[in-house]
Amino acid sequence: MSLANLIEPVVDQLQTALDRQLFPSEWQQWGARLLDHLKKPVQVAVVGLPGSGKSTLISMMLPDVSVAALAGVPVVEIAHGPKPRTAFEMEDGQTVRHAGLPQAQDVPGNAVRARIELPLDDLVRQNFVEVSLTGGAGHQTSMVNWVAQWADVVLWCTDDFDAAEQKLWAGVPEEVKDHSFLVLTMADRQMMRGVLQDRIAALEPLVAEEFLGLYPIATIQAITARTSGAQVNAALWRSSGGKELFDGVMRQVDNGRTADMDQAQMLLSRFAPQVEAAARNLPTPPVPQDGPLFQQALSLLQARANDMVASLAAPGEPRADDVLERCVDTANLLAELFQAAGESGAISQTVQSDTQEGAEMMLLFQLEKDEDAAVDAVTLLLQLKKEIADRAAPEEGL
Ligand SMILES: Nc1nc2c(ncn2[C@@H]2O[C@H](COP(=O)(O)OP(=O)(O)OP(=O)(O)O)[C@@H](O)[C@H]2O)c(=O)[nH]1
Ligand SMILES: [Mg+2]
Repeated sequence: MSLANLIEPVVDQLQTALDRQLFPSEWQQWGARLLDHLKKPVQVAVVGLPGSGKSTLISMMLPDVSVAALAGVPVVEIAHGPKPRTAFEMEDGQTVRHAGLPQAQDVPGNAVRARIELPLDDLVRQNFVEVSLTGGAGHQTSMVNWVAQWADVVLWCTDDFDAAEQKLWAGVPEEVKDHSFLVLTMADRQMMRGVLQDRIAALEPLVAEEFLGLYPIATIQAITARTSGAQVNAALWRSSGGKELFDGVMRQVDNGRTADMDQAQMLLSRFAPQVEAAARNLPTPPVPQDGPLFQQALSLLQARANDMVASLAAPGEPRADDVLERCVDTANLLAELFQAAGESGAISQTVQSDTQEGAEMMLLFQLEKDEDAAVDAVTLLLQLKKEIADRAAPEEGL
């Protein structure tokens, strides 16, 4: 199942939980922000001085799409839409529409911004926004600050990243820098002039601080590699630098999505399990009602363990995220059980905080989503079980 298909139900559940105000107030705003993120495609900004190779790079990321003809428009957004169409925003605030992808003669003078919509699957996950840093240093600085406010991933295109560009980038917040690529364009020309290696070496220390990485690229060759034959020319795709950059950007886009999804699911399973269960058509897991508290906890753990063992016995590989999900559910139920009991003074603070801590650690394991994390989660559950069993005797006289 693709990530896009997985996102939709989470968006619905998050919306429901927010509408019903199921999150404690301190989590409400976070939930709203996650919802906002998940509803929008990831925003990839392709930024650089005029002529730095931004449009060409976009053609590499999106085969058959060329926005080079819009060179005079400072901001060009390429987004998913039902049919090809373009809206130009003019200096005076008016909108000029155009059916399809515009050619140079279709671009009105004085357009300050264009939004191109295309029915391409590649655009469902992410948008591309080309931003040309025109004008003087003051204007360029405000453009960069504006980009930093909305971009999820930045591709800074340049053939040398000189002191002036470094200064523009320096003020960008760390969390944006952590998701940004320095793209050294025109690598073919720089290689022919014999300056590429020195330039890379000179930029390396700076890049280590200021970007995710440095990506030299001969973009035109990369496009040829990707599009000229029936199959990708793997050797050229690699040697042009296309593959490394493309894979890197897609990884960032996916990571961003996955992190948002994980956090949303974490919020849902912690504060709105009924919404999640209803969406999956599962009954809300029952909390045992009778018996002393520790017995209830132990039988809950036992029932969950039986469940997990049963699922392991089922055909097919046990999946780390299934196991993790069950562990998180179980730890949450335990924490709730003990919290309710703690409020009525029935159990000690220690047990209450241990189970709470356990539930929180589970959420961390769940973020990792791999087999190691699943093993850690099961181990933690077993520890909790042992602690509860140990305490069951003195505290409830069993
Ligand atoms: N040799 C070579 N030429 C390139 C490369 N990338 C882009 N070009 C050329 O450089 C010129 C400018 O490229 P564009 O992609 O239009 O640059 P841009 O940054 O979009 O320019 P503006 O939209 O005007 O700001 C074009 O003639 C491209 O064909 C490259 O990697 N190697
Ligand atoms: Mg351009």
